[in-house]
Amino acid sequence: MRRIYFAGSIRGGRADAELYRRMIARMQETDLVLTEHIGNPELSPFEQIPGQDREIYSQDTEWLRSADLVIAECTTPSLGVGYELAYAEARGIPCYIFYNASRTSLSAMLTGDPYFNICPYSGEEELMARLAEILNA
Ligand code: 6IA
Repeated sequence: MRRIYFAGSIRGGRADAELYRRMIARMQETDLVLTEHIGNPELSPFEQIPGQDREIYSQDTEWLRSADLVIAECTTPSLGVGYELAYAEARGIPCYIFYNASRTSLSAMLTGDPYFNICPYSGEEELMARLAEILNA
């Protein structure tokens, strides 16, 4: 079973949390998703517990190093997701970046980097069809 690191915005904003949840459910039909919590609509992004951010960084970078591929949903911009994509690229892990082109213009630092597989979509049906192609490859 492949290990997928799904990346989506947390402190960057939770407007797309339900979409993340549906993408994760689709990926879990065929693969292991290391970051199921990203789709949890209850997750409270601004909670501050001393030392917790260091633990999150340490756990997430460990999961990233162990991942077979990274799938990111980037419609809601997130510094953390941008960092994770650069971290994965530096380690040669394949990265697929989804964004809704009718809602946002993706950063040129992603669209301009030939390493990344960029997947613009205009609706959820198109997103899910592309996701299925990637998972079936
Ligand atoms: O800058 P952002 O927070 O939007 O970054 C989101 C990305 O960083 C996600 O793809 C996650 O993999 C990672 N990340 C950020 N916060 C967390 C977290 N705790 N747990 C796991 N991964 C995270 C969030 C709750 C905490 C704020 C109390």
